[in-house]
Amino acid sequence: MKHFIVATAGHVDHGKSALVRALTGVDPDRLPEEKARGITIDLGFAELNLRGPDGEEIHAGIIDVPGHEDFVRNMIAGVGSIDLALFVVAADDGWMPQSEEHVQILEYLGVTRAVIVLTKIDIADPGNAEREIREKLRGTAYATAPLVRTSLHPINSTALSRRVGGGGVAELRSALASQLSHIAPQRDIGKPRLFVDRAFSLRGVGTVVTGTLTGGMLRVGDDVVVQPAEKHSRIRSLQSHGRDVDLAHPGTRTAINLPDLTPGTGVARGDAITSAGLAPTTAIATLLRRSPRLHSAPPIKSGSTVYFHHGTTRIPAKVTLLEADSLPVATDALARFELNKPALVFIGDRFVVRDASERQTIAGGVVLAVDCKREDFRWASSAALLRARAAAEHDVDLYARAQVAGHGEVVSSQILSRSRFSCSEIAQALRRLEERGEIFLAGNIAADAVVWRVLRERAVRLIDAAHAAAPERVGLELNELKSELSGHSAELVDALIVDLCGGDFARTGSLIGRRSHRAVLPPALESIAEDIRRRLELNAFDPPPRKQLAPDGKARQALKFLIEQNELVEINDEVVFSRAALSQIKNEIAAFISSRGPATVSQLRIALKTSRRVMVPLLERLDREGFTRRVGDERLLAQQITSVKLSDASIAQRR
Ligand SMILES: Nc1nc2c(ncn2[C@@H]2O[C@H](COP(=O)(O)OP(=O)(O)O)[C@@H](O)[C@H]2O)c(=O)[nH]1
Ligand SMILES: [Mg+2]
Repeated sequence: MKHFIVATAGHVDHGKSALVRALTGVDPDRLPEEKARGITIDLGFAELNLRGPDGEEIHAGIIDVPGHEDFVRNMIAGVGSIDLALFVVAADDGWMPQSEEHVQILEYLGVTRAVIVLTKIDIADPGNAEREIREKLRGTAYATAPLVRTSLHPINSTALSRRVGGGGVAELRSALASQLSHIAPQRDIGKPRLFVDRAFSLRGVGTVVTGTLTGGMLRVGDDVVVQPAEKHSRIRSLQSHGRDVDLAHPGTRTAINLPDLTPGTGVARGDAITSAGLAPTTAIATLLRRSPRLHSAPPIKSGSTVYFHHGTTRIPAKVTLLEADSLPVATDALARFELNKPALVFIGDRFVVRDASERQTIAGGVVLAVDCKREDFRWASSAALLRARAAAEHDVDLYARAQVAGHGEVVSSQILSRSRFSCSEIAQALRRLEERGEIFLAGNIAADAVVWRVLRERAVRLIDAAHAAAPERVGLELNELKSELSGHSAELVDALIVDLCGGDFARTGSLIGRRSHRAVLPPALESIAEDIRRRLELNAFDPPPRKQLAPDGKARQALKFLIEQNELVEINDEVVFSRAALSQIKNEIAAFISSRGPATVSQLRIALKTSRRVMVPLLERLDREGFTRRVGDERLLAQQITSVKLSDASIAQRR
């Protein structure tokens, strides 16, 4: 079965609610005040089962909206995520102010399908009204929409009676079925959003919220988040059109039981129920459009305050125009909205703008970017990126490319996360961009190809500068390189180092340098190095403390060179051995312990004519290397321990 959402639209008193009642048997005017006044104030709900031309089952959730000018705000909340509009004009009244306003709202919200109903043809000749409707809808998405004439009241004139047949309701059902059968059901992009239109409490059940589910599925037991307050809750039960379900699909009217929230304070109309990780925003970049149908309406001034209608919420907002001071009718412009409170807005969402006094619908548009900072918005380059987005609304490559270009580098999972593209569409787009060399993917980071190239060039320059400044060294300290590049994410810099080392560069210990670089001691340091070598040879097993060996900067430079060239070995911060002396002292330690058995630090120190200062760190290092092993105060040879164990075992065997 295919599921769709249909909403009524049109001027007050034109017969919308009566039509819903005739189609479904349900009176959508459910509030006592609505019944008393005989007009629709808030949204009403019903459902309709239809059969398509090929016999397929079609289910439509119907939202009945108020037509009165005082309740346009509720009307907009009703038509936010619909598949088709049931656009109603009464034959006696003809085209009226809210006929016009509702058409503009539907266009701003991107509703492309409608069935037009000409009602009350029992009291007026429908010919004139039909001509007027066709005239008014010329140039809109509804210009060729089917039109059905209806009459829900007994018909007096026989002439009219012949024209209408059975009131037109059967014709309307089949027009709806045939239109809906051509529409693709709403997409599941794995990002469920339900904009709450009602929140109430039921005895024995607790809090229930209702709305139209879009973008993804919800399941019983799911953890959900109520935005913008970011309240966490768990779905205890779900209903779709009054029936309990385990799973609610996008494009269906859904009621969610969230027992741990309080209606009104915890959750209310305008909130969005969603999954974790989809954050609301207060600053968005948009393409703002003004209908040419507005005729003489005043321009929208940059910096003015308006009402931003999105989902089921409406929020006071400041609008800033990027390229002009004001926006006349019949034009569009890049506009940034600063919302008074956050809303769960996605890239690609449609919205409606009404004036500050809430008398008129003055514009509408499409969201091009979320979390759009004021500074970013001012850049000329951002205007070009936003214009490109607006011109290609479904081009996921372009959107992903623009986001990476706009930020230089982005955590991949955040790219277009709040958009109408699915995760797999975005992942595929990133792979295509990487193949085309437009971005660089490093682990969890996507970097702009230009940013990556500039970063790489900078690293190469830093390494070359280090080679020039200290030719005696193998290269640049990696830590120094990382701190120079700390403006970039650590992941990207790590990927850069891996990339460099796959080419002309190599890591040696904590340094990175060109493979082609041969460290040479500058002539001025040659004699100092010679002096260090000589002094270490003189006292091979009891080398002088490092501070004495290298008292000044030049000597330290020479010492470092000898260490990096592997001529000297650093035992700790204090003690340095020549490589030759180190292997000699290891041999002597091994010989001593082999012949005399386990030995203490003092015994070894005396036997090898060295000092505690040297012997303690040396033995600790040899322990770490696995050459010696400490047992109590004594050292054994690590190898000897295994051989002793072996002989014990063979003795035991012989017994
Ligand atoms: N004569 C006549 N009156 C109708 C017809 N359909 C609705 N009405 C009446 O028009 C009035 C307004 O209808 P309603 O459905 O509340 O209009 P809505 O404001 O568009 O929802 C009610 O008094 C209805 O009985 C019709 O086909 N013929
Ligand atoms: Mg009504």
